[in-house]
Order: sequence, then structure tokens, then C-alpha cells
Amino acid sequence: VLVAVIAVTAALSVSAQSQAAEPLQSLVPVPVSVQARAGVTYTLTAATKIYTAPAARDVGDFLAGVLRPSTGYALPVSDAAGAPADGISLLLSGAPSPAGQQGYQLDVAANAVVVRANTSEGLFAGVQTLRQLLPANAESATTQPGPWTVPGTLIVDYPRFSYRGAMLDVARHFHPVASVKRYVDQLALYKINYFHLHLSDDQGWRIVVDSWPRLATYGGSTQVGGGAGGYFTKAQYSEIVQYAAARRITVIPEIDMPGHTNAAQASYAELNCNGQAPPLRTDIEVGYSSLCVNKDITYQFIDDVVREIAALTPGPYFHIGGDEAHATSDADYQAFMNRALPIVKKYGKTVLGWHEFVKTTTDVNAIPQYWGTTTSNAVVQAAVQRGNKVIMSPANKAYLDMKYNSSTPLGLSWAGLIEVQTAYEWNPGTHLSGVTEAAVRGVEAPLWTETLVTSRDLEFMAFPRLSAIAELAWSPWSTHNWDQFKARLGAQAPRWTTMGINFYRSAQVPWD
Ligand code: TNX
Repeated sequence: VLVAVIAVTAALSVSAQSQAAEPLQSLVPVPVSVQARAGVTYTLTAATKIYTAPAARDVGDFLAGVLRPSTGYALPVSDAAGAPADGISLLLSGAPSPAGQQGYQLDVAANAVVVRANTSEGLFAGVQTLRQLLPANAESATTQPGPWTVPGTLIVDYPRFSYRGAMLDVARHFHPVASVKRYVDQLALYKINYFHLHLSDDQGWRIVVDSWPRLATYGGSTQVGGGAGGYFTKAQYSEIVQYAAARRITVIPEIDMPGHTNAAQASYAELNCNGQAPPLRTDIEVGYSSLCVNKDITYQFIDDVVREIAALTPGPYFHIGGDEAHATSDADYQAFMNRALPIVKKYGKTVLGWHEFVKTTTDVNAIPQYWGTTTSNAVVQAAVQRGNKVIMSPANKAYLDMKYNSSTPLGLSWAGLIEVQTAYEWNPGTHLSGVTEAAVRGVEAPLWTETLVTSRDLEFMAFPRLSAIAELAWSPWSTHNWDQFKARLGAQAPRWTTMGINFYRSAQVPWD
């Protein structure tokens, strides 16, 4: 018997207080539709098997990888032949039509769990929901007692926006591969599907470019505060790309230009108009550096860098930064973009940039990432009128590096203080005048790292606000409700504790 628990929002408010820990009412992001099967529970046992469509084998392996350590069960993964009667099946057939390219149906009955989707991305999203329906200690790295119950349900779910992003700045403070993977794991649980890596800035260049080797070896040799910095080898970058892809997350590399380039200019004198390399910088000033717009070598440099990084990047996007180019005149900024943007295209990538770059192009495929703090922006609005899509990252809502309140020990405050409710209470589809829901490509939460050194630091700023942004990007606006969200958010705490996530215990949230 199917009982409607959430006719999108309905019954949730009534029960949110009393049953915050009920898994069906604690999902983040909240699904489009959740029906409970009253009295039905599926229990994972030592005999449970995972069956997958052949093309989704690695999604089954991912699920087994999460559950084997905590349950201690073997959880063998094998190809689904037809529709197995028991176990957990991940199938690329029979999904209801609303599932689309990224959605799924999750059917939990007494003897079987069946996830159906049209793509392996959809199955991966369904697996994240299934994780959240299991007890929090299912996330443990060590064997736990169980029982491993999943409430009976029929969920049909799909995203509001097909782009749900998170950015990590590895330039201001370098974050090594293990930290990046840890963050990618955390993103996956909340159905983030794009990971934007800010790979270069004034204080550091963080990826090997074979044709310009000093970028990494010298330009990567320090960071904010003067520490040792670091960089990714090409193999390490590819390892991150593959790790993300296994979590159905697409990596977007960013090389910021024509400003935020001191590390490159310090590495190669010829990138400077005066032919002199400036010293490496470890402070957090912005807006003083600029590539030399009138030298041909500048564009040879960009060609080499974009070619080499694009070749390592299977995803469709390349981010060229373009922000805060205060040391570049408007005419030079235009001249620079006239030559830089075609290079990105030449190497087969669609260009993304911080929103101001879009004033330099009429290419409707260029995607501005709005990072301003106001609710109207002439440059972005004009681009939308031409047909461009926008990624929404308003700094006063979506910036994970802003302090929560004036006593937050980490973070900055130039865009304001962002408590959890502030991060949640805005509508990406109406936030900017002239930028309608249909013009929004998606939502992204940037994490700048001027003040963030360790994974614990990253987590403290990202959690719980990342979950708020993830819900804005995934769940239908009709479900948007702070009181209901905060109850579901509070129910994430035991899971985060089990996963070792160092989260901010906001007083706004009723933590379990
Ligand atoms: C502004 S947002 C920047 C970054 C800083 C950030 C700190 C943007 C496109 N540029 O260079 O790291 O503020 O919050």
C-alpha cells in the first residue's frame, strides 16, 4: 500500500518536529515525490547482492564500496539479468518518464530495492538517496552492528537544474589530492555534478604544464601565508578527474586570466609588459596583476596552457576566470578576450568565466558565472537577452568562504555574513532581475581558500551551507521551506559525524 507522505511539501511540516530522524523525511536535497510503503522495511543482510545494468557496474561498485566497511558484508556486485527478485538492483530500464537524464525512481519493497534511471548519472543520484535512507552508521569506515534497514518507499526524483556545482580554490592554499577527493566524496552525497577547480591565482599555479614547466615548479612553490604550496602533476589531475567521474561529477578546470596571474608572471619574465618577473606573492590582495595584453607570447602561453589542460579534461567546459582584472584597462580586457576566447573554442571546450567576461563576447554559448552581491546586473542581463545561460553564485548567498557570523574563526566577510538560513533563502530562478529560471544553467557554491588550510577548515565552511545550495540546485522551488529544510538538515548531523565531517553547528538548526 502506498501512502503519500510528501505530496511535494504537505505532510512534512506536521511531522518534521517529531520525526526529524525518520529517514524518509530527512532527505537532502528533498526529492520531487516520496511515497511511503506503510509497514514495509527492507533489511540489508550478509546475503544481500547488488545487481547492475552492465553500463552502471561502477555505480554498483560505488554503493558496495560505501556499505562493505560498515556492514562487514560481502555485497557482491554482478550484472543484472532481467529484474532480479531480491537484493539491490540498479537498472537502466523502466524509469518513469519524469526521470529524464539525471533523475531516478527508487522503489524499496520488503524483499528488494530497485533503482531505475535512464542514465548511470540517474542511478548514481538514486544511490545517494538510498545511502541517506540507511542508518547514519552505514557511512562508517569500521564494522557496525546494524540492523541495516531501509524504509519502504517509492521515490521519483529529478533535478531542478542540470548543473549543480561546487568550486574549490587550490591556489590560495594548496589542497592535495587526498583532500580534494575527500571533498568530492562529500559533494557526491548531495548530488553535486560539477566540480570547478580554481587552479591558478596570484599566490600559486597548481598544475603541471609541460611547455611552461616553471609555472608549477616555481609558481606553485608557495601559498597564502608563505607555506610550501604545491601542485598537481598531470597524472594527479587525471586521477582527480577519474575519481570525480566515478561519482558522476564533471571536473571544470579554471585558469584565471588576464588578472590573478602573479604566480605565472613571477615564473616567466616574458609574460610581463616590462619583461621583469615580479616576486611571488603570499598576501591576499586582489586586482594588481595582469598578463601583458599586447605581446604575442601571452597568447602562445594561453594556447599551450589551454591545449595541455583541455587534453586532460574530458568534460565540455573550460573556465577562464576573468574576474577583478583591475590592472587591465577596459580596452585591453576586450582585446585580451578577443584573442583568448577563441583559443578555448579551438581546443573544443565551451567557455565559462566569472560574469564580467561576458561583456566581451556575443557568443551565446559562453556561460557567465554570476558572483555579484546585487540583484541586478546589466552585463549579465544583456547576455541573457542574447540567449546566454547563467550559473548563479551570488557571493552574499552562495560563497562558502564567507563567515557565518562575526565570531566565525575562519573565512572572509566582504560579501557579508552568511548564516545557514541566508544561504538557503534565495531563489536562483528569480534572484537576478532579467534572469529567469529558464536562463539559469545552474547553481554553484564556490569555496575560496585565503583562510582555509586543512580539510577540517574546508568542511567547517562548507557544512552545512553546501547542503543548502545543493537543495536549491536540485529540489523543485515548490518544496522550498526553511522550517522543513532545517529539520532535514539537522538529521544529517549523525551522518556527518560518522563520516568525520567537521561541520558548523549553527544555532539556527535543530541538530540530531
Ligand atoms: C573574490 S569572486 C574573488 C576571489 C576571492 C574571493 C574571496 C571572484 C570571482 N574573485 O579572488 O578569493 O572574492 O571571497
